[in-house]
Parts: sequence; structure tokens; C-alpha cells
Amino acid sequence: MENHSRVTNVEVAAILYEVGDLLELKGVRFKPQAYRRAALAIETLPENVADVARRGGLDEIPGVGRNIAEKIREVIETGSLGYLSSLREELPEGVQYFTRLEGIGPKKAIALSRELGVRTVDDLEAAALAGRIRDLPGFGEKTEANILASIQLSRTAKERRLLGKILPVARDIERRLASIPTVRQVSLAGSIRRRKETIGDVDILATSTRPEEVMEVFATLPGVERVLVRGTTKTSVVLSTGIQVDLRVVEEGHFGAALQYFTGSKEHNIVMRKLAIARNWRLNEYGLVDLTTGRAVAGEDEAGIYRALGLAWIEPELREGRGEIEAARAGTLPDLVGYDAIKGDLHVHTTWSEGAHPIEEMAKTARALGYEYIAICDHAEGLRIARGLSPAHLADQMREIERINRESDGKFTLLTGTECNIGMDGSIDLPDSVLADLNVVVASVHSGFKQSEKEMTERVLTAMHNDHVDIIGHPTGRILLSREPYRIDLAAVFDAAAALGVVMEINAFPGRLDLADVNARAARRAGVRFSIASDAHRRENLRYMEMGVATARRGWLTAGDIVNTRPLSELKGVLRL
Ligand code: DGT
Ligand code: CA
Ligand code: CA
Ligand code: ZN
Repeated sequence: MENHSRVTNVEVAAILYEVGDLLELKGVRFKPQAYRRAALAIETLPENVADVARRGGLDEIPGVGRNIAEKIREVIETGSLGYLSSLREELPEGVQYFTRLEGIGPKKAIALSRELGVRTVDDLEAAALAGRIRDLPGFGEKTEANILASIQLSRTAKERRLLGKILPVARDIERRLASIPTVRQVSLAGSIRRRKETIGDVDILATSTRPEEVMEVFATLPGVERVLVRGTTKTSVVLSTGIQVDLRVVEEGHFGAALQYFTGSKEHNIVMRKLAIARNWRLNEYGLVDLTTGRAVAGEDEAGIYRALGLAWIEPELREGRGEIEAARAGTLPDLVGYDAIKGDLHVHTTWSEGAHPIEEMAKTARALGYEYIAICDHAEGLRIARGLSPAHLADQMREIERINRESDGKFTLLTGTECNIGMDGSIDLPDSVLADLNVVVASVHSGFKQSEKEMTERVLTAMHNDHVDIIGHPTGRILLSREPYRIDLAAVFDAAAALGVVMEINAFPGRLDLADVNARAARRAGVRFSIASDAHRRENLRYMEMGVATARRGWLTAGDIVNTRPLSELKGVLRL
């Protein structure tokens, strides 16, 4: 494989998952789980697996033994895996898709494939509809009906995706639609406009003098794999990445009402509708209508809908039916932190540990984003898998950072720091004397997630009582769509954080968003201050900050709640730099 087409972690994971699936189909024991464990570890690896391989770190990845490491190297080098190809040849084509259907195990899947010669779920559905399954030995009419129902279910149950992955795709489509001359207005709607952490499907709204033309462009956009519904008011497509996108073209007079309705959330809209009903008005996607007079009260612009109901306009990030409408009525909505309010990033990795770019590259990109400072927080020794720094190595890094600062024009500052590891007993993997010399100490849990709630709470509290610890990194350890948060008494942690002045991180990495919106809101109520940090492992990741700000906004946070909205001069007081 060529250098420029290097495999992604997701691609490697997909291959390992398929090996696991096929081994299971063959009835092999234990190995399928091993492959899946390895796949999951790779999928959630914060660094490109090819980089890990290059420095010989593959077998340090949890779940990756010698044998699987070998396979991974083959995938990295050749882009494919011979073992997978031979497994595929042993089994009839298509079976792995059938076993993903509810109620179809390996035996049935193989029988269906062999007896009917079907290769795809579509073929299987056609066979079921033609009544060809009921006569197979061991099947019958009821099984046939169940298979049909499972196929339908698999089509409606949408997989959720990370906001950070989908937002750029959605914006690209939005831009393409906006560039059509007959298009007047375009907006994202639904969960993606609310910046929810995961997205079911993308909703887009537009107005145009020629709806058919807009739908034609939309249905034939590059990347569209399948058109699910095609009409002049609504068209739904599935992109080759499996993401569904719904476009609705509405009349200009209804745009505001439609935007309000399709932005949701459903919970928010239910409360809105109640307010309308109380006035004998009707609120739907076409407008707000006074039922007494039959006249439209609002509908053209979204703010008008809120105004007519006696409400301040509500930021989409707040529309979850969590008290925002009451606050809008009382005039107590928070002045949410703006996307442009961030002055620096307090958790950035470099090539000194597991990052892909050197300090100066990260600094350059951060400057281009308009930041005043970033804190270089590479891992410390305790995290072997991430090539953590020894105290001596860290001292070298500090000297390097001081040198760069000395040679800079003074408009941008690199802060020294660490993302140290919180051990099982709450200990920190750097001596106090080293911590004392650093500007920013982020401490995070990276292992031992299975501790009891009591143990984990004690562990984190112990770390927080270390005077040198400034920030707790990704405080619940969750990985979206794959790992639950560890058990911890967050209320106790937040109370202690407020009392001790320890800052809670909102980690902006798309798979983390940790603290989550609701947790951040609870922490704010407890008087906690926050850092929003990208946890960048490469230059481009610095842009993940936006997802962290979105999470903060969904947690009702203001700029004053967030330490890195302060200029460097003030940050020094806040973090005891
Ligand atoms: P998602 O796609 O699962 O991430 O979440 P949403 O919120 O984008 O949900 P979606 O795509 O099903 O619908 C988009 C918006 O349309 C939703 O946020 C609110 C509105 N909507 C959809 N169905 C209903 C409904 O049955 N009742 C009400 N009140 N609103 C609905
Ligand atoms: Ca949606
Ligand atoms: Ca939708
Ligand atoms: Zn980190």
C-alpha cells in the first residue's frame, strides 16, 4: 500500500470484526471474542494504528496478542487480510449479513444462503415475499414472517453516529444546496442543529422557487448511494457511509415554523405545543394559527414563533425539554458560551507521547485558530501504551517549550503540562516536585474501569486532593457508542471540585464529549469551573474544540464558567500557573 492511502483505525477494526463474525459462523469458540475485543480496542485508539505499529507498540494495545498483531500488520502493509479472504471463501457469501438480522443464527443463515442461493438482504426479502422460505426444512410460515419483520426492523433502526464525524458532512451538503441559484434559505435541523452528541439522521430544510430542481441536485449529490424517498417536499437519501439525510423543501411563508418543528427535540416541541393550545392556537410545521380567528400569528421566521408565544428565542442546543421554555418565559436563559469565546486549548498531545505532530506544528495550528495559548499535556510514565514521558524526558520537553516561547514574538504562549495518570489508588504517576514545575496538570483515569463506585470515587477524590492537580481529564471515561462511563459518584466529585477549585474538563474529542452535557449542567449547579479541551492527538484535532463548546452550551454553560475563555493574564490567577 502507498503511503498516502494509509488505513484508518475504523478500517482495521472493520476487518477484525468481520473475522470475528465469520469465525463465529464457523462455530469456532473463544477466537471470535478475541477478534472483537481487539477490533474495539483499535476502533477507540486515540492514535492511528499504523503509527503504533511503526514504533512496535501493537501488542501493548489491550486485547491484541501476537497473533492478532501479526494480522494487523498485514492489513497496514497490504490494505487487506488473507485470512479474512480465506474465511470468506469457506462460507457462502452473504451469511454474515443474515446473522445480523434479529432471530437468525449461524445455522439458519447458512441454510438460507445454501438452499435459496441468496446473497443479499434484498434477495432474502424477495425470497420471503415470494413464499420460498416456508418450505425449507426447519423453517415454516411463522419463521418466514419473522424474517420479513426482522428485515424491516433492520431498515428502520438507524445506527447513531458521532456529531464530530457527521457535522462536516452535513455542512458540506448544506453548502452545496445553498449554492443552487434558486435556493433562498437552507438550514440544518433536527439533532444536528441541536448539536446532540450522536446523530440518528441528518435533517435539512430549504426554500426554493424550484423545489424539483433542488431535489434533483440533492438526490444526485456525490456520495449518495441510495434514494429512499423522492418527492417535491421531502427526499431522503442514504450516503455511501450509511448516513441518512432528509431534505425538506418548504414554502417561504412556512420556513420559520418548519425550522422550529423539525429542529425539535420532540420533548421541546411538546411543551411548545401546549403553550399554543393554552391560547387556543395551533402550532405545527406550517405555522402558528389563532383558531379563534383562523389567522396565522407567525410562521415565516423562527424567532417570530417564540416571540408570539411570549418567549425569548431559544438556542437550538438548549431545546431538549429540560426547562428551557420556562427559562425563556422567565427571561432567565443563560448567556451561552460562544463558539468564538475560546482563547486557548488546555489539553494537547504531541510526538513526545502519542501525538502525531511536534510541539511547533501544534502551536502553529493553534495560532491560526486565533488562540493565545495551548498547554502541552503529553502522557506521563504510567501510561506505557501511550509512550508516556519519564520525569527526565518531561524536563527536556519543558526546556524545549521554554526555548520556543523565548524565540516567539510573545503573541502566543506554550504552557508546560502533563496528562498524568490516576492510578488505582488515586496516586499520580509523576512526583510532586515535577508537578510543581508544570503550568497545567491534567489528571485522568485510563484503566481499571471496573472498580466499584466507591473505589472509583475515592480514587478520583484522592487525585483531586493533590494540590498540583488543576484539571480532571475526561471525568467519566465514557467512549460514545462503545464504552459506558465508569461508575463514580459525580455529585461527590463535583462538590469536591467546587470546594478545592479543581477544574472539570469537557473533553471535546468526538468519541468522548466527557463531561456529557447533562453532567456539565449538574456540575455548574454545584459551582464547578470547566476547561473545554480538544485532547488533540494531531493538528487537525484542534478543531474538535467546537464539539466541546457545543456540549458546554447543551449543558447551559456561560463563558464565565469556562477557564479557557480567559486571556492568559487571567488564566494564571485561575489555574495557579
Ligand atoms: P435523531 O435523528 O435521532 O438524531 O434525532 P432528531 O431529533 O433529529 O429526530 P428526527 O430526525 O426523527 O426528527 C427531526 C425533528 O422533527 C425532531 O427533533 C422533532 C421533529 N419531530 C419528528 N417526529 C416528531 C413527532 O412525532 N412529534 C413531534 N412533536 N416532533 C417530531
Ligand atoms: Ca435527525
Ligand atoms: Ca429525520
Ligand atoms: Zn489526552
